[in-house]
Amino acid sequence: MCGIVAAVTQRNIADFLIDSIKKLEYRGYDSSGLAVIDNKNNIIRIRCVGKVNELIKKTNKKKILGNIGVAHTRWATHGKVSKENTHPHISSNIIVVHNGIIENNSVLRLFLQKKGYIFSSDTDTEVIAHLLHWEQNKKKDSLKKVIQNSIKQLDGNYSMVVMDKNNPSKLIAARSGSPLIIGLGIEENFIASDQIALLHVTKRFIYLEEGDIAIVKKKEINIFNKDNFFIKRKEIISNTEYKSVKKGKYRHYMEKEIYEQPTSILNTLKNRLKNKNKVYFSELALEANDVFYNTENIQIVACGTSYNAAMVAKHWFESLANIPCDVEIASEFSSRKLTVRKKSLLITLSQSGETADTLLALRYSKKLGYLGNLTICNMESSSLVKESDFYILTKAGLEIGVASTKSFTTQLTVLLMLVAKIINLKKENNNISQKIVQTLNLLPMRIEKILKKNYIIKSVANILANKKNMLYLGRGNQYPIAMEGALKLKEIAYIHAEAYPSGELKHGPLALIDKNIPVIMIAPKNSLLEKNKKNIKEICSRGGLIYVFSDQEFDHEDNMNVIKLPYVEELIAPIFYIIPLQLLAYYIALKKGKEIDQPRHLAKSVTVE
Ligand code: HGA
Repeated sequence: MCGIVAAVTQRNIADFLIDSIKKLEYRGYDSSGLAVIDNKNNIIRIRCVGKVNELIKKTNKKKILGNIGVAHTRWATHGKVSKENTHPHISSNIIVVHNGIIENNSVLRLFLQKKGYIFSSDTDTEVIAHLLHWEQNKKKDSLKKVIQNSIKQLDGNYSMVVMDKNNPSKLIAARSGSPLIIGLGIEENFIASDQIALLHVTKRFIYLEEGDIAIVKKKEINIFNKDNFFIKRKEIISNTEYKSVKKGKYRHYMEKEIYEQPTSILNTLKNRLKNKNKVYFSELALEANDVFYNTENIQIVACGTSYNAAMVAKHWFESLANIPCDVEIASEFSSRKLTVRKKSLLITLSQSGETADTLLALRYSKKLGYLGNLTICNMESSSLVKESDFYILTKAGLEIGVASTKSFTTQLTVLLMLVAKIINLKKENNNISQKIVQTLNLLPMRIEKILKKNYIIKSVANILANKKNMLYLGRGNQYPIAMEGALKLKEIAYIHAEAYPSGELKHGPLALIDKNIPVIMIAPKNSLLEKNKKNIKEICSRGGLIYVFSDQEFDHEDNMNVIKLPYVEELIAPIFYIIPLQLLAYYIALKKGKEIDQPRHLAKSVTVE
């Protein structure tokens, strides 16, 4: 969350900043701003509430000549959405953009106010700016030393870029918490929260590590680690294509990402399914085999959509591999005293690999005696990958829509492959792993087929778009799919939706049933179908309105609508059935004219607790 861009360039800095910060809008879009030290050594700052387009309009009206600058797109944590609270924050000659939360900001604010500093915002970031200024004027140290002295006083996380009007040849980046990347140019260098922002100017990147401080000049970059040792970090050439960041023929990134799922699943499976029943992950260290072999329990920790994927995996681990599996929301996991089951493997799931709650849960778990930990994530350069014993990549490709789609289905694909791998290692039932491998090979084609049914889902969406509340029901491994479907609807269509296990309806929520609360039920052919049919009758006999997503025929009931879907193998049915629910949420949000890629109050890559 929050996007940072900065650069010392040969080219026009203002054009670069607005082009790049626009690409980070998925990280926050409450307000945005930029600051440039121009050729006459003036600080030019422009800030706007609202989307980055407002900043672009305002910046384009001005003629800014300069070669060093910073920009920021905000997801507010401290201080309401207002121009005053928008970054960059300035204290005299010091200019700061920041991603994170300074937990002791109130104490520092009081201290600085006593020293005579006048605050113009309610943010924790302005505290950093004044603290840097205070430290700089106390001892007249170098800016690097000033930053090192100041960050010792900060609690919380503080990835930031600092610029000094009195020394306008360099930027200083400090990473502790959320990612910062340096893009390498020819006699110009760039900094950003994500490589997406820089792909239009370079493919060469250096990922800063926790505690690093980088001094970035046009022709020189010097990095110091947390112990203040000069350090050389590896240069990486990105293989992400700039064109994959574009929407192409689609109206929204979310729409593009829904339709990309057959390809992203194919990429996730590619070169990983060997022989009839073998699964191979090239990035997985060999020692993982021993850990998996010895694993008797699994604990998965995740948030949001990843949590729903983990809930499906729980069913798979228990029913297919006979391994007990617990799933917990990451922020809950790390805020209580835990009892770890014996020989337990910890798995973290996250699209970005930077989800602060999940990262904290991983760090907490290291004190608790797990057999080992594995992260399943979409970003190889992420903190979760760096800090985990083992990792597996989901290979979903860039996901820009804030509401996750292809990261969910590729996570499920990896999780099912992992189940097969663990079964193989334990040699418990090779027939099952063989079946998993065979069925996974069919998955991209099954998803292609269901995407072709988009017109049916669209017609249902048009009917449901004016509803205020909806219930989603599913049983067994389809209950988490109901949860994910309801989450999608809340996120992008702002319709209140709750998911329940179908059998739980009679224990309370049945009281809500009337024709104004549509019920979406996922009821494919499986051993639970007959039970679901009874629930359908219970709803219909109370005048409820129900939409059943299934590959089956049903006896007709009043107010019952069956959305007939193509056949799918039971093993992969959860991955298949989320597709119509993603489309349903998308088309409802489209009909309602909502900001689908940037839903209100949300942002992607949740780097704050
Ligand atoms: N705390 C700062 C930055 C917010 C942030 O990093 N969000 O993800 C603010 O509120 O402006």
